[in-house]
Amino acid sequence: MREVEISRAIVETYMDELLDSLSLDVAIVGAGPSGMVAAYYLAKNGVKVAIFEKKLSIGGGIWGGAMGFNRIVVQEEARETLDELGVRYGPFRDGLYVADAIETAATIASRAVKAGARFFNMVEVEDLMVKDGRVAGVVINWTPVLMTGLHVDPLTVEARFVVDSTGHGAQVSGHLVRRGLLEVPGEGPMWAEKGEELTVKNTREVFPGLYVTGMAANALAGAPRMGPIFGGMFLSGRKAALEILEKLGRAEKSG
Ligand code: 48F
Repeated sequence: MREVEISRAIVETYMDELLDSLSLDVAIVGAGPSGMVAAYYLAKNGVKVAIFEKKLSIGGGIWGGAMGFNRIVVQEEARETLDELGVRYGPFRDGLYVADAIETAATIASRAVKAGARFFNMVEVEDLMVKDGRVAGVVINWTPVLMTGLHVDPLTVEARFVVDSTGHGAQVSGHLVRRGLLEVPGEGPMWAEKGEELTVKNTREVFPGLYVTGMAANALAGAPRMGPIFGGMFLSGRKAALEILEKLGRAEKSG
C-alpha cells in the first residue's frame, strides 16, 4: 500500500466532483435542516445540486437540539416529510412530536447524499455572482482562508438557482443587501407558532435566481424566530425545492 496512492484516491475523486460541480442547476448555501431537505428533494428529482457548508460538520442547528439537549420537536404538518426521509419520532403532549437530533441530522444528510446531492464542507460562500439583474452563481473560498484573513482570491460556481439556507444571519442574501439590491430587516423575537407558519410562507424567490429557506427566510421578512421546533425548517426546504423543480421544468417524482 503506497501512501501516495491514498493521496491520489482522495485528490482525484474530490477534484472530479468539484470540476463537475462548477456548473450546477442549484447551489444551496448552508447544510442545516432546510438546506439539506431542499437538496434531498431536488436530487431525488434528478436536479444537479450541491450544498456548500462553511463548517467542518454539516447539520447546522440540528445536532444540539436546544441548549445541547439533543432532541428536536416537530408538529403534525411536518410528519409527512419526516416519514419520507425515514426519521423516527414519537408523540408528546399538545400535538407535538419529538425526534432524536442525532438521528435527524444523520438521516437527512444520508438521504440527501444517497439521492445524489453533493456536499462541499469547509467551503464558504463569500459572495454571489449577479449578471443582468439575476443571481448566476456563488463565489466560494476555503473557510480557513477566510478565518485567517489570507489574501487569496476565490473561485466561482455557476448555478441556475442559488438557495440561501444560511440560517439566522441570512449571510448570502446579505451580499445583495450591501449593494442596495435587497433588504434584510433581521429576525424578530421568539414566537414559535408564528415563526413556524411564517418560515414556510416566507420561503420564496427574493431576487431573480435567489431563494431563501428556513431561518434566513424569516430574517429577510423580519418574522419571528421559533427556537427548537423544526417542522417549519423541513417544510420550507421542501417548498423551495418543489418551486425550483417547477421553474426548471422538472416534474416531481412520487415515492
Ligand atoms: O442555522 P441552520 O441550521 O439553518 P436553517 O436550515 O435551520 C435553523 C435551525 O437550525 C434552528 C432553528 C429551528 O427552528 O431556528 O436554528 O435555517 O444552518 C445554516 C448553515 O449554514 C451555514 C452554517 O454553518 C450552518 O451550517 N452557513 C452560514 N453561512 C454560510 C454557511 C456561508 N456563507 N457559506 C456556507 N455555509
